[in-house]
Amino acid sequence: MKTIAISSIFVFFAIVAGLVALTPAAFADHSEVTIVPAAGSGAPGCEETADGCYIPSTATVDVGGKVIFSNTDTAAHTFTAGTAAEGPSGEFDTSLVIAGSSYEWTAATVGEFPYYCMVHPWMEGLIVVQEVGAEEQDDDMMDDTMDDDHAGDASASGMLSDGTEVEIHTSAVAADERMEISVDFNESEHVNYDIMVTQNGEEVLNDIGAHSHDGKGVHETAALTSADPVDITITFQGYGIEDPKTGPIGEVVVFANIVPEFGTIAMMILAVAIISIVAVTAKSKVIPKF
Ligand SMILES: [Cu+2]
Repeated sequence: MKTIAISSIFVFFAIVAGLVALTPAAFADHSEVTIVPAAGSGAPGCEETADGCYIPSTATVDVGGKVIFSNTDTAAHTFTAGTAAEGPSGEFDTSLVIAGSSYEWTAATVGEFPYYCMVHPWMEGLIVVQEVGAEEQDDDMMDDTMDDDHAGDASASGMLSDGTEVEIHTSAVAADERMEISVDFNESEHVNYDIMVTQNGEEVLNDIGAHSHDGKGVHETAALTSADPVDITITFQGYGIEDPKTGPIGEVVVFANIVPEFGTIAMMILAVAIISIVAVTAKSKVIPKF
């Protein structure tokens, strides 16, 4: 059947593309980050720009690291944990920081912390607090000198049909340990996706409706019951903040058999092509009316 032949070719190329993309990347130090308001963000409009109202609009810092809110703008702003829609979450609040002043916050726990300006509610940003050295795993693999902290880290990448690379990094798979997974939709903004992780068929993480301003997200599983491999399924749910969202919505990237040994992923399967083609085929079937 023609559809099956086309699917096979697609899958073949998808796998080749995926394997080629398994190249290690270098990452920066995240012990300190400085966030500034965009110039003129006291008036609406910055939320429509690519940079956003806080720069960087998503800031990554190691746990124990320092976040410096530096008000380089001419208006007074707050950097308040929470969202304009739901109010303060209590994680941190600079209260009003006048022009030229700054405020420091030490990131004590791993997680994602949205924040906003209480005076100018269109201003929103995100702080991602990660495990120290969470992104240094690739360097270790290259040197082949895995220390205990990083032993078993894994990374792999796949691709959506629009060419967006989807990259994941994970901590080791170990009994009684939570596994941390960072997801990176390369050079993408406002990405919506679902992520599910299973171990021996049992669900250990199921985040529906994750949203990432800068295409990067961090997730943590429940404590694992064993060191058996896990499967990670990411379902792309579109780009954008408001509906309708764009992009190849519904595409699925499966990272199968994430194993603890050797710090790399042994096998990776991309289901993207199969799923999108099945969907198209089903839609184009026309049933004649009598
Ligand atoms: Cu403000």
